[in-house]
Amino acid sequence: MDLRRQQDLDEMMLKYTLAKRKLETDLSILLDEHTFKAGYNPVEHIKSRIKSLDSAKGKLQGKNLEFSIYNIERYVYDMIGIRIVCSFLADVYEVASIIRSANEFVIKKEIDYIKSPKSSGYRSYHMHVLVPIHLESRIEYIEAEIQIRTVAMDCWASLDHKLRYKMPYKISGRIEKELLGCADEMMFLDTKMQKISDMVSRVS
Ligand code: 0O2
Repeated sequence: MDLRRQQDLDEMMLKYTLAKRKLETDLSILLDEHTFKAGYNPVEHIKSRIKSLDSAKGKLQGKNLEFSIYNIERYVYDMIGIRIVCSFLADVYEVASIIRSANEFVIKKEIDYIKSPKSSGYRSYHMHVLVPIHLESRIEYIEAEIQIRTVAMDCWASLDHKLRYKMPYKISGRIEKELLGCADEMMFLDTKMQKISDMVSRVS
């Protein structure tokens, strides 16, 4: 790779690093303030990552696009990924609403894969946000994907991801069906846990 191209890639990755840092800070302030005011923390844990260039390359290949900075910035919407894992179903929507009402970033798109799960059984609430980063002479808006889900949804997605990527070939229809069945059982548990949480709130 020539030096110029390497410098451009480094600059792109720096922007993702800065935007991820800003988003993490803004989210933790918003959520800490909410916890203080509501006296309840809806979040179990938060994870974040920047997609590797290899993984971005794979995503572009899947879309029949060549590996370039232009295509990464334009077509890889989740170079920055933040995952907010919540305790209960209602907490997912509470966290989404906290993010929606914040002034720190622009909401580009929201996808509710809980109300409309993917055919695999995948459930999560996705928000695509544009994070402003203040550079020396300009402000740039960098896209990030926030996935909000319950502990049960996170458990299923992590194991599903592991199984799918572990297989050297496409998984069979029978395994797809088993995984879908597990996702539905997780949803059953989430609904049950939400009911218990509502009962506890009514009593206390
Ligand atoms: P990774 O390794 O988690 O980052 P688009 O981003 O809109 O061009 P895409 O990627 O199909 O197209 O968008 P979609 O369907 O909203 O998926 C975005 C992310 O959601 C995925 O990123 C996964 O993290 C998660 N996801 C979606 N479907 C599934 C699924 O069936 N199983 C699991 N475990 N996760 C899923 P990546 O880049 O695919 O993966």
